[in-house]
Amino acid sequence: MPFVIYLHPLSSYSQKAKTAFYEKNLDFETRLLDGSEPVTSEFFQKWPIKRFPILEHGADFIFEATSIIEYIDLLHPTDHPLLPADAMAANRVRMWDRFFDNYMQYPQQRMVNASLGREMEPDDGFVRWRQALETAYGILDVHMKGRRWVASEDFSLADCSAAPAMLYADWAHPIPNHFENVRAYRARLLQRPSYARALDEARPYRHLYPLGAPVGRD
Ligand SMILES: N[C@@H](CCC(=O)N[C@@H](CS)C(=O)NCC(=O)O)C(=O)O
Repeated sequence: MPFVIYLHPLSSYSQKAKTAFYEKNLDFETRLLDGSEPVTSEFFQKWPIKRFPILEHGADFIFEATSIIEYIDLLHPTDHPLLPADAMAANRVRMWDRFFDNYMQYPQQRMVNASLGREMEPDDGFVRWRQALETAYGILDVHMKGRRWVASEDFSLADCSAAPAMLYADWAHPIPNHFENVRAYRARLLQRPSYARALDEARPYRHLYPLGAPVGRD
């Protein structure tokens, strides 16, 4: 029974889900959401929320990148699960997964939306969202001191979340040099083979990133 993912390689949440598949060496079929038909209409019909990725696996239909990762982790458990078996350890992982979605992806997505004219707010240089990212960087910098991965000894769901969130957050609002732990963590994530593969697959589409993809920050 194949895994089928509707995605776009440039999309951060698609990269998040793909990173988990690559961690587990799981194959999947891609339905590329590049604006063409009939895939676009097919996707809208399946998921009128119109946010991707979504996963189909037999009769199962999974939305939300986090839930997709938890789903394949349950189906394909390993010695190093992406969500730890210990409930308290899993709580930490879920907490940091939320951190990256809510406090790094979200401000970055708002900046992208504003640049596309989708926001009601005035274009003030994204002051509010830049401040939100600075705050998140500061919290993460303290937390990452002496740590390799964000929420557990092993690479986890939270690191799948962190990798694209930090790629794009830095593009949207560069991580200041003094946040050394954040910069080192981002570099580590970008070198992780699973995420490096997702990142490479997005390279042909970089010119589509609305805020402009900076050279040399990947
Ligand atoms: N909460 C969703 C967010 C998914 C999401 O925002 N995906 C973006 C691409 S990275 C999207 O679908 N954008 C389409 C749009 O905004 O119209 C998840 O975690 O999967």
